Amino acid sequence: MNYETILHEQDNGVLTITLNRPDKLNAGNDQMLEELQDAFRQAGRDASVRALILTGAGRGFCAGQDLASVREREESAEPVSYGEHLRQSWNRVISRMRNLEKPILCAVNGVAAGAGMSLVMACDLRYASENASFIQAFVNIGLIPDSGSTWNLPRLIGPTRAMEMMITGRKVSASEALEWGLINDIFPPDQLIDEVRQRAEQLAIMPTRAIGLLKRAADYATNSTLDEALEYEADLQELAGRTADHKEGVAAFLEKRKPEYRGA
Ligand code: T3D
Repeated sequence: MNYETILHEQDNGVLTITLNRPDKLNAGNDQMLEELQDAFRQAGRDASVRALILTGAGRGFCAGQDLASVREREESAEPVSYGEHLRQSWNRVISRMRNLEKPILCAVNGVAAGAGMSLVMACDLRYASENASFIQAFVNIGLIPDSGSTWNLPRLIGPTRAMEMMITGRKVSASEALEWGLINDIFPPDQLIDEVRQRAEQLAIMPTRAIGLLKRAADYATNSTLDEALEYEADLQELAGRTADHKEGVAAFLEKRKPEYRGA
């Protein structure tokens, strides 16, 4: 697929996906959401990709659903329903991100609003520039939080703060987001992408299969009993224990040398 609304660049095992509709603060139209789905699908199949970065071009990260295309959709002869649109677009992107067994790091370069904030929360590690901000913008236009926001936000920052953000639709600064545990760290704007790239390159030489499996286990555990989580950990450890990278990790430890992981 030729991408027109996202940029796609790979270096040292790290695939950087840049949302690229800067004039619209990278709001997602159907084309961008299809391209994102495809990019995450391909990243899952490509063994040379061992970590991903998601960021935005220009001054915004992502302003959520493109509202001009919502109006076009509503005015068309055969409007697609909101529910069906979500199922076909944002929901698929979010599922692909969570099911991708590779670490996804977010470099939030500016405002992340509505489903744009949902994209941030679907990443595994979240870094932001000092001038980034986060808005549960849905209520401001009479919609409910979607694309996983109702699921992720209370889990990340607790139900009290999540409900406040969702009900008020107010803008939360990067420093507040850091204090609340929504993001992992903040950097000056001109250092953000380099800082995130360094961290992604470090992850790209780690045991990729183990990272993928721990992502699965951690997501499963958020909705399971302790006994279920124990059982699932045992199942997935069975898989991790059979990887070449596990054998390499043990050998390197015993031989007192640095491990060389191949991601398999
Ligand atoms: O079925 C479904 O698809 C439902 C799915 C819903 C998922 C959702 O995400 S709903 C929430 C949608 N997003 C919003 O409601 C946010 C709308 N944007 C804003 O509130 C503001 O733009 C921001 C607070 C994010 C940033 O404000 P500011 O002052 O920094 O920038 P701005 O001037 O408002 O925006 C700059 C340009 O981007 C402007 O275009 P222009 O006038 O220069 O040509 C603006 O129209 C455009 N833009 C910003 N957000 C969107 C957008 N264009 C289309 N859709 C947007 N969401």
